[in-house]
Amino acid sequence: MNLSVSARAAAAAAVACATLLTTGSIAGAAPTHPTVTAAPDIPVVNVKAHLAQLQSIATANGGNRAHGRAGYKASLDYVKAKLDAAGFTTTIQQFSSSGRTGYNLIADWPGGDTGHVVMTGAHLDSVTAGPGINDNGSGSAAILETALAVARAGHHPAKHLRFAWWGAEELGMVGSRYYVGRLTSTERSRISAYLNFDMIGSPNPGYFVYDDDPALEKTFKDYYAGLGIATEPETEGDGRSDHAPFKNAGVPVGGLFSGADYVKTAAQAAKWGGSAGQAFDRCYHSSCDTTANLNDTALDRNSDAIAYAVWTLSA
Ligand code: DTR
Ligand code: CA
Ligand code: ZN
Ligand code: ZN
Repeated sequence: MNLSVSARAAAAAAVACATLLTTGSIAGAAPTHPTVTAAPDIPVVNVKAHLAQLQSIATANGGNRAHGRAGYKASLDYVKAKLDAAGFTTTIQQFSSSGRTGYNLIADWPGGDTGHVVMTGAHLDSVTAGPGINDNGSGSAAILETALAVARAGHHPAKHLRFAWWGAEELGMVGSRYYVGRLTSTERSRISAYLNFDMIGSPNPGYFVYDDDPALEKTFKDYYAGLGIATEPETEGDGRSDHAPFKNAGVPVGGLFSGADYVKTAAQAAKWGGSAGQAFDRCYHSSCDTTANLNDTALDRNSDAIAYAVWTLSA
């Protein structure tokens, strides 16, 4: 997708022009025929290494990675550099919100039928109160490692793969709304699924699956059934994360969630472990949302579930 700075964009002074930096590489050059492989295990140590980098970035930039602050742009630069080196075609989409400049990062894996795009996204911004490692470094790091696993495997599925890291979700899904709002109807119709991952490593985790689209919900439920884990429908988030603009535009959406400030019930603790009567993430939107605010098992399982869904849905 190439949005160039244009008179139209300049005229949209209310928001900002879409200034893009697109980087590509022949490393990801697609073969002539799709590859058929099983989804790989996503090494949780790799996901945690990305989270350690995001923590360092926040620590070096006033303690956060919030929209319009240095920590957000440094986070974006980190993710982009990894993807460029792996052969993705990356595009930065610039917008403004609350008087500050924001950025989305879009990464296309060369090849696949661009008439059928499987899109995977997470918001990269934190709140100003803290480093946002679970919310939402966890989703950002997991989809980054999934994208890198595609490259490592030299995987070229039948459908086109696109990954996205959104800016300014915490201000009201501003970045994802900006992206969806600028899709033509044809571009919108070509997105066969949008998968959203916002908080997937909560320290007192739940295993929630978005129930917006039955087929996408089944994909994730099947994965967890294979682990013997009974999931629950994600019911608190309607409209509360970056899948909402896609759903409102008629795109099938799915995703995973490990819980925020709601309290885990006794029945849920009996099923999933952890502490009943305590929040799924007691550091939600707080300064303690650091690399110590994670459950590695949930992060690992959800990262593997993301890879399973990306491979399965793009075959
Ligand atoms: N709005 C998200 C956190 C959040 C709360 N409920 C849900 C449900 C599904 C996804 C995310 C969320 C945030 O604070 O970023
Ligand atoms: Ca794993
Ligand atoms: Zn949040
Ligand atoms: Zn979030």
